Amino acid sequence: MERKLGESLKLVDVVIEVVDARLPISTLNPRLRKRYTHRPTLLLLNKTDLADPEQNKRWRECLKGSTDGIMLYESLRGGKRKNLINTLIHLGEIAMKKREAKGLKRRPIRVLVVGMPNVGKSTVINSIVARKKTKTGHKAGVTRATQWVRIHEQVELLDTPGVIPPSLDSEESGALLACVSSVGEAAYDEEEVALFLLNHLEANYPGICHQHYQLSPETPLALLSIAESRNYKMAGNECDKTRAARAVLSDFRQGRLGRITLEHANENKVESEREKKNTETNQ
Ligand SMILES: Nc1nc2c(ncn2[C@@H]2O[C@H](COP(=O)(O)OP(=O)(O)O)[C@@H](O)[C@H]2O)c(=O)[nH]1
Ligand SMILES: [Mg+2]
Repeated sequence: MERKLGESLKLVDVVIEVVDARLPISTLNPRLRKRYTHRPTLLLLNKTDLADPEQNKRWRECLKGSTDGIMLYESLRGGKRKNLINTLIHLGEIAMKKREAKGLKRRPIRVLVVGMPNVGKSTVINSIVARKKTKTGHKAGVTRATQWVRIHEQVELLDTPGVIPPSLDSEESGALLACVSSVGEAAYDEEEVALFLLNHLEANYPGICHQHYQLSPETPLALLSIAESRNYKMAGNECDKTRAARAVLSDFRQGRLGRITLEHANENKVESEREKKNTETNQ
């Protein structure tokens, strides 16, 4: 998978890095980034329709200094195609100038979409290509022969995205990535992740879970209380915690709990990202 990404990177002038706007730091992989820092990179904060609108704006402000271009995006709805293509042309100009300086002819700029699993790479490609070409889905991607798609007279897009393996540096980012399905279902325990999510939501959006699951304010936020409130029962009338865990994860993922950002924009985090990026660029 990594070798494939490396091979694809060699072919392109501009990289679109897709991250999940609900988890902009954990879905961005700074260590892999150094491989394409010498290529202009457009950072797409995707799934902004599911994320906290206030946080979307803050993240755009906070991250714009650490990338060549940045856009808030909702690939399912599309609508920003023209804007995106213009940005690509602008970023590609750097590569074209380099070619001309070497005495080479101009050609359409070549673009690759990269990102961690499930951030919406295939959906982004579809939104740009404007015709359904790439298979999308909840599970890991489908391998096909590499192919260029002309999306503008000056722009060609590789129709197969580059997959960045999720980085499970800490338990926390592993759990956060599981919440947005960037790590596969086999890799985690549903009840543990759902409980982690409930606590995380309570800390960042106090009260929203109590409200959604119709729990009185005194009721502890737990899978058991949710199973009880929803009347999820197993044989023997025991509360079904697994079903409650699945409901919590699916409610969050489908946006039924509201527009939520799991990692809030905060200057310290952004500063450390910038430092990492600088160290990489200097290597
Ligand atoms: N709500 C919402 N869902 C999205 C968006 N982009 C992708 N998705 C959904 O996220 C899931 C993963 O998308 P996919 O393109 O297969 O991700 P990939 O693994 O990175 O290629 C699919 O269920 C998509 O419908 C978006 O902007 N908004
Ligand atoms: Mg895909």
